Amino acid sequence: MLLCGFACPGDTAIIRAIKSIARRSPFRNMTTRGGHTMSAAMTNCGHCGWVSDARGYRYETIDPLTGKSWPDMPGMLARLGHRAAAAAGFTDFHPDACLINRYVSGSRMSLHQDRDEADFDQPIVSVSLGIPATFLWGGLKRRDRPEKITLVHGDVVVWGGPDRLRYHGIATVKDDRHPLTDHARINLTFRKAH
Ligand SMILES: O=C(O)CCC(=O)C(=O)O
Ligand SMILES: [Mn+2]
Repeated sequence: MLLCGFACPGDTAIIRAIKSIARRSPFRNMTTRGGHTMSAAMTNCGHCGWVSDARGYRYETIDPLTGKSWPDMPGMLARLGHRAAAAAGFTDFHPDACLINRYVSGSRMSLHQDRDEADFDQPIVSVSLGIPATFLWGGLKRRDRPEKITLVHGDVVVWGGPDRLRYHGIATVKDDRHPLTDHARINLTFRKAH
């Protein structure tokens, strides 16, 4: 479900919270198991954070860059994730992880499934902030041709139930400017990892 503009109220406070998180756990470009560097920079907040390195993808309670816990998920963000899930019909969603991706011109995210979480009955809540991007909404098989959906500042996408394991990604981002994020797109995905 696409909730247009759902995250617009409070957007300034969300950006402020992300800056504060990134001062403690900085954005970094993680590498895949295959040794490729991801073009979107990433950090996390919450009880656990998603990490990728030569050992593969997983959730960790300690940020490997700082050796400390990930920054707490601010209540305001946890509530945003919960409210968006509820608006899409998932009434019992209490995220314990929030991945934060930062895209600039040329960044992309190839088609993938989110399958490192323990319980696929829990949805994914994805919040877009800053410059626009084209969301690729695929099928349950990688070869299914994805639908292209433009996501702009404040848009929230929720997927779950029979769509929980749909392939999705972000097409190469084009340069643009937004008053709150300058030349970047910030994406938050709220998840129940454990
Ligand atoms: O940036 C987006 O909109 C999608 C991000 C995503 O799919 C992910 O972090 O797993
Ligand atoms: Mn994903």
